[in-house]
Amino acid sequence: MPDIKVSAEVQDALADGWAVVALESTLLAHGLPAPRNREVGGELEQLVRAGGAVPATVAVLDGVPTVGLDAAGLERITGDGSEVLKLSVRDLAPAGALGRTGATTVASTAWLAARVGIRVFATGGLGGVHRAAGDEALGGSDGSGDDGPPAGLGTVSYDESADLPTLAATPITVVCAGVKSILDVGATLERLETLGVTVLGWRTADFPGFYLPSTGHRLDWRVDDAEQVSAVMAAADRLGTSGAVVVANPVAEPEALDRELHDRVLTDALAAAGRAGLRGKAVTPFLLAAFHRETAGRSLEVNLAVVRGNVRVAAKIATAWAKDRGNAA
Ligand code: PSU
Ligand code: MN
Repeated sequence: MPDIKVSAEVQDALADGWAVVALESTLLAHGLPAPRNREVGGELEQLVRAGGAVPATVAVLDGVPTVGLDAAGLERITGDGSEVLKLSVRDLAPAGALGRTGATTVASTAWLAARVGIRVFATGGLGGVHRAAGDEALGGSDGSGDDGPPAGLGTVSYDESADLPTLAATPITVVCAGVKSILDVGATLERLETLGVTVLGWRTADFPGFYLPSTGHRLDWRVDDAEQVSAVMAAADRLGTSGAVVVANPVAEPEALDRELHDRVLTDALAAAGRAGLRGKAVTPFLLAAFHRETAGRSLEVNLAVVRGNVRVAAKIATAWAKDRGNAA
């Protein structure tokens, strides 16, 4: 197994029981356009620090999984993107063996962070069940005529993010704004339930919708402060329920995308993805880029507001967690 490189600062923080927040790099490399993503990477780290915690941005550099990127590492991951792969958990071993460089998704970031003892992680929106899953509406045809058996013969597309099964088995708290609204939200919540992933609404009992503050899906659990989340984490540890805790933090109403614009752009983007015959890990970056383009950058601002809000909450939770273990910041 390739070693995981942990920066000196993150190593010290973990050894001393200080608050640490992991940040993922796929949202930078494949979810945001360059060169804005470079700036955002630095800004998110600053936000973690302002919240009293140590940031640990995660990526794979020349095959080495790295927890706590330095400035040069962040520069590479947010460069023009040509060499930067999108790496989930299953990709870590080949990327390591072949010396490749890539950004880590929610799944691989959570997995690596948990391996080195980090308990809190902030992202934008989780991956989940794509809308095409189970029918031929999206991703069925690329127009080439060799798409396999026609509908009705048992071959259907089913795209579910590796984020979900990884969270089922990874003891980490992930702050997100729900799942990306490009997904099938109801189906994703069902899968999170099946997989035993705890979902807490942050000051809400309505599951948030990434660009939108609410989806209308009710949550069983609502928390109102970081101390409550820390208590849930401690209870999970004592009981040995080994999955992740998802903290779903809605974007503030004034910063959200207009719902009508959202629905219109989504319909068009899904149709375009279907026509392009996109598969696998290309789908999410395609849909996010379509949003940024078709809303003239408005969705990009909302995406940034979403991530900033989640990073702030994650820093609060990490700080409460450290304090509860006797390490006041
Ligand atoms: N949140 C964002 N933008 C993103 C993502 C999350 O605001 O681009 C990324 C995460 O890395 C997540 C990935 O793991 O999207 C999901 O991709 P897929 O659907 O291919 O599993
Ligand atoms: Mn996928």
